[in-house]
Formats: sequence, C-alpha cells, structure tokens
Amino acid sequence: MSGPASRRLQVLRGQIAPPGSTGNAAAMSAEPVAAYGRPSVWAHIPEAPADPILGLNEAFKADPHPSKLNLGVGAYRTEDGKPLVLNVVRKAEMALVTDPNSNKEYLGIAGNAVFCRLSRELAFGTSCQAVRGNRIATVQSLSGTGALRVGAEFLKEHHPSKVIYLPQPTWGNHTKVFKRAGLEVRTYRYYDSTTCGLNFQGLMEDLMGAPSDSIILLHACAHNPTGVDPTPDQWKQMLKAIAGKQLLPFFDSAYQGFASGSLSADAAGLRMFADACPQLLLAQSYAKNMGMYGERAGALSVLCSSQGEAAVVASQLKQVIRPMYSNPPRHGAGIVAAILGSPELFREWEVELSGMADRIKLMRSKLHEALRQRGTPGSWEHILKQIGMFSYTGLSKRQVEHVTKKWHIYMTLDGRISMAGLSAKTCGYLADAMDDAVRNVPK
Ligand code: KET
Repeated sequence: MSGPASRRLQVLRGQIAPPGSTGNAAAMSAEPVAAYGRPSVWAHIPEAPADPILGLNEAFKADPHPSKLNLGVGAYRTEDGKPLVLNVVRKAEMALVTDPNSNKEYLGIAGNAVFCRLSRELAFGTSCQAVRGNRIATVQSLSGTGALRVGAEFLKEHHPSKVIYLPQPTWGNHTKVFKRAGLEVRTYRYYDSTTCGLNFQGLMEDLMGAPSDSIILLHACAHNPTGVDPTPDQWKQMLKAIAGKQLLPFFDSAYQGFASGSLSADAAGLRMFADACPQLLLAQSYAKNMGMYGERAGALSVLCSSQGEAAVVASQLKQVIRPMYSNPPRHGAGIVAAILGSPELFREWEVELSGMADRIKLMRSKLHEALRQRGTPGSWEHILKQIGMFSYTGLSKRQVEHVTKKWHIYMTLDGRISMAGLSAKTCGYLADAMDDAVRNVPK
C-alpha cells in the first residue's frame, strides 16, 4: 500500500498527524476568534489517536485495493464476506414492526423487564438458585460495553474496593471503561506466549496476591483476544481462590454460544461461580451471538445475597442510568425478548448460532492447513486450539504492519485476527501474507 491509503492508516493508528495538521493543536489554532478576542477554548486539545479496533474499519473502507480483507473488528461475515442478519432476527423484527399494539413510548429506566428476566435466565440458567430466589438485579444496557460501564459506575460508588484486576492481555476497551469510571486498574497474568496457552500458575498467584474485596474481571468464554479459556478444573480452582480471598467476580459475557456452539456449555464457568459466590456482576451482549451489533442490546446483572438486597441494588442501578442516558432503546431488546421468549424462535436461533460457530471452526482448520501446505515456519497448532471469534496469531506489531501495508489485510496490532471475517476463498490469501511476514519480517 502506498499514497493516500497508507497515510490514512497511519493517521488512524495515531502514528502521524492528520492532513492539514501541524501535529501541534495549539499552533494550529493561533488565530483568535474575533468576537471573543482570544483563542478558542478548544485550542489546547490534542487530537486523540483512532480506536485500535473500530478505527480499522475506517482505514479498510478508505483502501481501494481489490483484495483488501478486514479481520480487525470481531464481526461475523458470510462466506461472501457480507454482514449477516440472522433469519430469526428478521422474523422477530417483522413481527415487532407489524404488531398494531407496538408503540414508541419510553421504556423504564431499567429497560424492558421481560428482556431482563430472559437474559438473566439465558446466562445463569433457570435452575440457578439466585434466579429462582429473585436475588439478581438486572437492567437493560447499551450492549456489553454499556453493561460494563454501568457496572463500573455502580462499583465506584458502592463497592468497598475500587481496584479491578483485568487479565493480561484483555479486550483493549476494558481498561478505558474502568479507568473512565474512576476505578484503579491492575492486571493478573493470563496468557503464556511460549505455550500459546493459559499461564495458570501466574494467574493463581496473582489472584491469591490481590487484596480482599478487589474486583476480578473474568471473560465468561472465548477470551478476547487470546481465544484461551480455563478448563472446568481450572475454573474450579479459580473459584476457590476468589471465594477464599473474598474477591468480587465481574463476568464479561460477549460470546455466549460462540465458543462451543452451545449456549449452556459457554456459561459453565459463570454458573459455577453463581452457585458459590454471594455476590457477582455480569455484563451480557447480544452483539455477536444474535448478530445485533448496531442494535446495542445487552444487560447488566448484579447477583445479591437476598431478594431485598437485589431490589435496593436495582434502585441504585437506575440512579446510575437516569443521568447518563435516561433509559435504553426499545428496538433491539424487543427483538431479543421475542426470540428468547418463544421456544420455536429460540430453537431456530440455536441452529443459526451453532452454524456461525461451526463456520468459524472450519476457518481455523482451513487456515491451519493452508499454513501447513506452505511450510510456514513455526507451530500453528494454537490456531486450531483457540476458541471463539478470534485467533491470536503470534504475529508481531511489525509483521502486522507489513501484512496491512503490502497485502491490505487489516488486523489489530497485537496480531489478533477475526476468524469470522475469513472465508474459504480468502484463507489462502491470508496464509500467503502470514507466510511472507514470518519469513521476511523479523519479530
Ligand atoms: N466485551 C468483550 C470481551 C468484547 O470483545 C466486546 C467487543 C465487548 C465486550 C463489547 O461489545 P458490545 O458491542 O458493546 O456488546 N468486542 C469487539 C468489538 C469492539 O471492540 O467494540 C472486538 O473486540 O472486536
């Protein structure tokens, strides 16, 4: 890539200043605004770098190359590289918009109550004691990110500890969400780059070393970006450590159903904790598992020690939400509630969901096979072993930059690729690019 496209990518990655900018915002705005007789009050503001994940979409759009490939954001694509609206979502949506009784009134501050109940049951299971005992306060949120942020604001105000531990590495936005809410962010060891697996010993040491009451962020399944999850036995040991030290688990469930294709299997870690911990939090997203990215449908649940406590917590969650965005949007939550609430639509959803998960698994074996055929140096077994939407390839920042510049393939700088963005047609092209980078660009 050369010329304007390359320059645009550098701008988006925050590596160079945008066109027309001197790179120094103060110098740029030296002309006073006549009416006020002084420089603009925004004059001192430096331009922020583009978002490391969502910024790639813009760079991709601006690239005119015919073979360009977007493996940046975790968004499912069909074999033809097109976004997918699930049939079951279309069906539920049609029923919703043609229902003569539907309206556009405000939802309550906590959102659609049926959606909240069904979301809770989907995650924790209907046989969960806390669900049966009405010990979980649930509010509708602006997808998974909104749930994390509302949860963080609630913790900042009401939890004894303001320290949250995030896995190292984690989804890049976690750090920003929790810092913006005023929590102190620390990390626990998670990934071992020598084995491309879990650094379980390091993880346990860090959990045991955390001060009691600290908040521990856990990816419910399909850890992003590594695709490495604890085994059931490791979950058990983590639970023992977390409960023993009286830590507060905060689960982020953005991929239920995407890891294994089974909704209940992907909730096993969370359900084990819900049975044993007196309190925990859960952020849920329907962006990926229902393909409802832009609808911003999600939920925040806070598991409490009693029904009365859950009612109090629910009242405080509303205090967080009302001054922030008043109440959440109707449409996406209405679609989700219709699907979760109808046994027939639910079954259709499960079939479509496991279809997406299966296609991702197929892409793993195709990419692995393509690298094997090319004799690409290194072991690529981890591509088969990792689960969920992403593969953490092990490509270095320099190698990623090479692949983007020469091959027009977009991925995050940590070497993460969205397997859901690949197709049988593009696997070979990606393997060619990876092979070239591994052979010719030193780490
Ligand atoms: N948690 C995790 C672990 C996660 O990967 C995402 C999104 C979210 C929460 C939030 O998703 P929401 O759309 O707010 O429900 N991750 C993908 C998209 C993004 O970065 O916003 C990604 O990693 O590509």
